[in-house]
Amino acid sequence: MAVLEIIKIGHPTLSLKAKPIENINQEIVELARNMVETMHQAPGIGLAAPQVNVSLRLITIDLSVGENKDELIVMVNPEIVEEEGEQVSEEGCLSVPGIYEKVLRPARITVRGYNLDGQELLVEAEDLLARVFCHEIDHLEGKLFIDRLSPLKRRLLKSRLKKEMEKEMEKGSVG
Ligand code: K1U
Ligand code: ZN
Repeated sequence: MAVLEIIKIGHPTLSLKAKPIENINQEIVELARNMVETMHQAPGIGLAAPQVNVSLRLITIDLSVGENKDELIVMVNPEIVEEEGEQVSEEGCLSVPGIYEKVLRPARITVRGYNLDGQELLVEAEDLLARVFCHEIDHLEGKLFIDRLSPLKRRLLKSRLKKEMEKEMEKGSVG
């Protein structure tokens, strides 16, 4: 298993619509394992393949961050088939470090996809689990959570992030 690099906002892969997985082969199983390792190590409660620069429809979720293996979800080609209600709460993103903002999401969803054995999964999720599924499926559509904020808030955040990244680059080039 390996910890992969998580790409950050501004990287073109994060804006692409990811491709469906046609065949769950050894390479996909290996990618999923490495994503779980990367998510736990970050630490995070979700990860989508585009965040490790692979534009395929694969997500991992673990609200227990490695504490309870029964909570681990690995889903191939996930899609939301039902949604209901609303919830607003704070979200973060491993590809947008240091930013936490309130985002409107459905309160309850049903997600359909496949596990790594190719069996169909139907998951009913609410609260934080529904939020994380929505966030990860957004990544597969080339969308970041800040794209769901008001245009003004998004602009302010983008300019703050740009300044912070420039500062980081300067630090890296000195000494
Ligand atoms: O997809 C990602 O960027 C991961 C992201 C998922 C997410 C978090 C909160 C709401 C929606 C989606 C994260 O995991 S950010 C880190 C985080 O929330 C966390 C990390 C360690 C323990 C508990 C939470
Ligand atoms: Zn994210």
